[in-house]
Amino acid sequence: APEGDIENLTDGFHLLIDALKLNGIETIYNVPGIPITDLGRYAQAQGMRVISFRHEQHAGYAASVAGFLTKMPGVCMTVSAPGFMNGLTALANATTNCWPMILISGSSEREIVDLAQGDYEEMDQLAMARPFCKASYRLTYAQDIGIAVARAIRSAISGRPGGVYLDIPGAMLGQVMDAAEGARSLVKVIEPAQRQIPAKSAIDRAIEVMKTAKRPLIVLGKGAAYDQCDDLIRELVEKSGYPFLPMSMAKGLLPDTHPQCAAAARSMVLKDSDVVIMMGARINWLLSHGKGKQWGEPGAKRFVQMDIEAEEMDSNVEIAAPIVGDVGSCCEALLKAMDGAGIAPPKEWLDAVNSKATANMEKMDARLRNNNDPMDYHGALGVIKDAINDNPDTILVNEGANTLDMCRSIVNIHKPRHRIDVGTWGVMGIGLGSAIAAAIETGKRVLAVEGDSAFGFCGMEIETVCRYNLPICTVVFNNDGIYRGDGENWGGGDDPATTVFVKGSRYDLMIEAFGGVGVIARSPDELRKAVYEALDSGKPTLINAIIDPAAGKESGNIGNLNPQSVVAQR
Ligand code: OXT
Ligand code: ADP
Ligand code: MG
Repeated sequence: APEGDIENLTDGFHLLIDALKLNGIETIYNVPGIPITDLGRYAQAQGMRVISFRHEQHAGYAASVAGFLTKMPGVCMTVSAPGFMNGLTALANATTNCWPMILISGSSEREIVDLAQGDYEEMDQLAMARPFCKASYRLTYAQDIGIAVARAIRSAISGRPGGVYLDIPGAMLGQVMDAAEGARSLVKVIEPAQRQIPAKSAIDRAIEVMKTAKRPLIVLGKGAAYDQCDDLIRELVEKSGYPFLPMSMAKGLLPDTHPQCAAAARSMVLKDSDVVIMMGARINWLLSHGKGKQWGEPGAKRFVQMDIEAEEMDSNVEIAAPIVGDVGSCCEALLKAMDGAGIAPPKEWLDAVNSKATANMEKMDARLRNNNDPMDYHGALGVIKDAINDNPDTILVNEGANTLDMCRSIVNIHKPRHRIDVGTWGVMGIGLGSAIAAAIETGKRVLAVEGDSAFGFCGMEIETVCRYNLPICTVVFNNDGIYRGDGENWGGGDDPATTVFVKGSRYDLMIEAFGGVGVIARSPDELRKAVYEALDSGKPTLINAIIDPAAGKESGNIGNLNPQSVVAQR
């Protein structure tokens, strides 16, 4: 375009926004600053939803959870070096969880960075990002924005989803080109996450294994939840009559109250089952790698595994019948092949599982109806359980150690993708980013149940919640510390490990600083009133739930993962 003919020009800023919008990306989770401040402004002016956070890690967690909930990459945008690094944790977490996310970071001038001449926020971000994501791309010319965004989107959601990094040098944003030419340079990504139909041989093999099963089990993982093929999964589970065990974020795919749900008989089904069908769940640390006494007799188990990632098969144990494909297509093919295959629902086994689960649930139920003073986890979580039962559309976010483990088993989830938690890494600090993304992406109410330590990793985002007036009720389980608040310490002196926080901390006052509703709850009755009010009103609320400092266990349910010192025990 001739010089001065601004009418017919476009630039890097606008091409990037156009490229995202063309591909259906409507939301950016970001923290502004040089060189992306104006990019956020222009994006908003062009009709995008730009949600500004206080710290990039939480914007990043929000983007990754948006990816999990929508099957489209969530986009996080940050400034250079420090902002980029803050976002990188979330990008790595997204990749670890197999969630699609794109981290777009501004960067400094290439020629200065490459000569290490000390530019403003200088860092070779492209190289830094590479080990933490599926793919890492850098733009040098505005004319390549179309293809770069297309590549980033396809990389993030095709095959096994994951994180992608897109590096945008500040100077590139200002580059101009002819507007018509710019429009032509954009690329619409055609069906980036195509159905992956499993091979017939794989289905036949799985059927043969299923025919031999006397005590079968289905394990549902968050890959199955991600796939959004809820009806097919339900059909397969019900047609087979197999008990199913939901991993934490697969809870709700079928309701936890379903008669085939084996969550409350976890130890039993892992140990006694003979055939296990894994659906979008890795046999990783969360399942003791498929080995050990938890799994019964070594070698007695035969696994069928559905996964979109072929390389996942045999990662820890032999897979007797690997089925590579998306969960939906695998279910569909298996359902067809089951017709006339003589696979009968294992009635006796299901009854046995059921009676174990029922007994465990009854025991649990009795513990929930307590009015102990000080309030314990069970008393408090009994209230949360009722609140979700009465408001099953609410999305539950959950982190902490005891707060996490007990909430997972106590609180029933009734709908798919209605529980978001610490994921594969067990990372603290996902709570508020996840809650914000859940509220923004679904428009639903969110209940975030947070350990007081967990909340500390992301607590400042309570201002973001208030600023956008989101219907999020955060309940801080305040037991005065990490795991416990009574300073249990066999090392002597103050406990540096389980850190006793300031006693009687008033987390409820924090939200009042930003105009939200703060409540203190010392008993299940007080908690009930506060939670129901918050869910009714939809107002940003923080409930400071005072929990007995002695009620928790070190590391919650996973204390066995702590290494032991022989020397210290002399
Ligand atoms: O069958 P059995 O008899 O075995 O019984 C099981 C079920 O059948 C039964 N069950 C039921 N019974 C009755 N009714 C129902 N409905 C029911 N449902 C189940 O209950 C038992 C247990 O069932 P579950 O839970 O399914 O089974 P289990 O054995 O626990 O499963 C194993 C696992 C591994 C799958 C499960 O435990 C799991 O998913 N665990 C995830 C654990 C995790 O990720 N934890 C978070 C990390 S801990 C630690 O790392 C923390 N840090 C360090 C740190 C981290 N993480 N990140 C960063 C960035 N920096 C540092 C920190 C700082 S936690 C933490 C803070 C903690 O303090 P907080 O204040 O936040 O929290 P508090 O602890 O509350 O103080
Ligand atoms: P969980 O923690 O719930 O056990 P994991 O995160 O360990 O679940 O496992 C999720 C698995 O799901 C990953 O191996 C991933 O490759 C797989 N996956 C992701 N999306 C799909 C999909 N659409 N179809 C099939 N498998 C998928
Ligand atoms: Mg705590």
